[in-house]
Amino acid sequence: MARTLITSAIPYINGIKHLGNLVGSQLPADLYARYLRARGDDVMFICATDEHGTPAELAAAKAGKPVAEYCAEMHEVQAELGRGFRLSFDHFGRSSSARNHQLTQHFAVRLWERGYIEERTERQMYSRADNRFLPDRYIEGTCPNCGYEKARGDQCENCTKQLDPTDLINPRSAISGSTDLELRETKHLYLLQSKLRDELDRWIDSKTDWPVLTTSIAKKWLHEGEGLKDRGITRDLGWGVPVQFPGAPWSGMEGKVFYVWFDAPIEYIACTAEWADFHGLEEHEWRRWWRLDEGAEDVRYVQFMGKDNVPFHTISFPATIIGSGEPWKLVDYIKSFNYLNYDGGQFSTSQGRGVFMDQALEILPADYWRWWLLSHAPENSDSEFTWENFQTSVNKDLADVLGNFVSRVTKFCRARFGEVVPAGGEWGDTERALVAEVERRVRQYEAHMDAIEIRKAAAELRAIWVAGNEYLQTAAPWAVFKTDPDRAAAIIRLALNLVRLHAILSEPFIPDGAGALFTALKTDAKAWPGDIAEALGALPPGHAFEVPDVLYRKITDEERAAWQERYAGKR
Ligand code: B3M
Ligand code: ZN
Repeated sequence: MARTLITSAIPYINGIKHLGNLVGSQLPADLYARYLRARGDDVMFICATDEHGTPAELAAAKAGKPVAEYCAEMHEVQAELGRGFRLSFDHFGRSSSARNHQLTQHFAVRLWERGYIEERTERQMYSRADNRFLPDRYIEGTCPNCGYEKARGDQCENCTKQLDPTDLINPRSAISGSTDLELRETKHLYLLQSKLRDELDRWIDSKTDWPVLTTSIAKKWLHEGEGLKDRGITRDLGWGVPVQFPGAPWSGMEGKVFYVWFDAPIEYIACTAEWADFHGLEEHEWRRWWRLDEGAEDVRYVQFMGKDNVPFHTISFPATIIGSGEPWKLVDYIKSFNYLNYDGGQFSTSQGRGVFMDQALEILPADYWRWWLLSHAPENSDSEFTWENFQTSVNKDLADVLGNFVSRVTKFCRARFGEVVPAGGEWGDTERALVAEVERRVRQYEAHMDAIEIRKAAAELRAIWVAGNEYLQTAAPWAVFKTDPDRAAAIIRLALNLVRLHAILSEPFIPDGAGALFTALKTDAKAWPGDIAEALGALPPGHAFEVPDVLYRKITDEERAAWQERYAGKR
């Protein structure tokens, strides 16, 4: 059995994510996990909350809560929203877990022993007003690369450049806004990425099947400017994985924690251990996904993330793994995404602009969002959410094409033959043509899903739904029934079987709708279709079913206008 390890970038703990965040990692990762499970693969699908660093501390301070308490609460909120969107994680862990503390410290010690970590005394921004150092997001200023005025100390959101707080022009404290800053000496651990440059370069060159978006970003970090920089991996912060711990080979690092981007990717591994702990399984059960010497040799590892996360996954995390000298699994394929914009601008967490995961589920069930987001995933360029487009897609694809097909077929059958698959009649040329078309399209759909070409897969799936509608239109069982009820029975039998096929194929995109169809068809026959003619005979004459409720409702113009207004600005 093929084994696939899938990780989604782990969302920061500091608040509820918007739909742009969702479609950039967790949702497409879920689509792929569901698809591979349906194909019979052994899948391990991992995600977690990213709980350390300045984002967590700043958000907790704003909420007026101790950071540990804030993180525990927000973890639950995000886990619940994940369930709401039907994200089928095998485990949704926490980067603040004991497992991650241990593993992060383990990697640091290994890297130190192998000469990839060294101690450096450096000058860091210190705020006299706040009486503390200002690492990463505690400092804001103008990006030296693109001029964006709200760049943070760790990275510019606008141009994705990784920054040091000292790079910023006109720096100010993110806590107090104070510009009364000075450089003070402090000691930190540095990861000597530059020593690993050639090895990383060769490794990336070997990934000839990676999307250009992924490799071009990686190459930029390796070669542009002065090349790959060594990076400080510790911070003067209170919340995180402690740098000074019993058995640490360094000293004098009290009051410091590892940098959030050092421990966050390690959580992919730690989270798999959390999964094993949660289920009371032995060490080997998680290690077989990660350790090449314990069975992970035949695992394929695929990561999902937004483009701003690519440098950390193509350079920093591989540097940690390679530098450790231990046989940990490296990523095989990185699927990265551009940004989703919102109604003529950007989604903005700080301004509350756009639709956030909790709000989305308050107005419509998960499938509506899943379908729109996935069929418009920002794969090759940024894409844009507009309410008009959302309304059109939902009303056409889900209500008119898929929903209407199901409703016409099941209701007609109930009226003429009762709620059972009718017997009689045989396939003719129209049926054989339909089967040939569906066969071709299903194989194409599989090819797109295998390649994680999400928009193309969605378009193919929709084309399969459309083929069903067109067949029904041509075959016209309601007219045929008057003169040849046997032939009408054959048409409806095929159409009911097509509903089952739609449910199987659509499940990765719209799991609730697919579930409702299986329930209505009273079948557990959910196996992925091989030969399509055979699959379209799975529900035999005499098999009972039930007409389902309306599968997808339409969005009215009034609703669209109201929602557009409601999510335009302040949350
Ligand atoms: N938490 C950034 C983000 O949510 C970061 C990803 C970590 S992946 C190891 O976009
Ligand atoms: Zn910039």
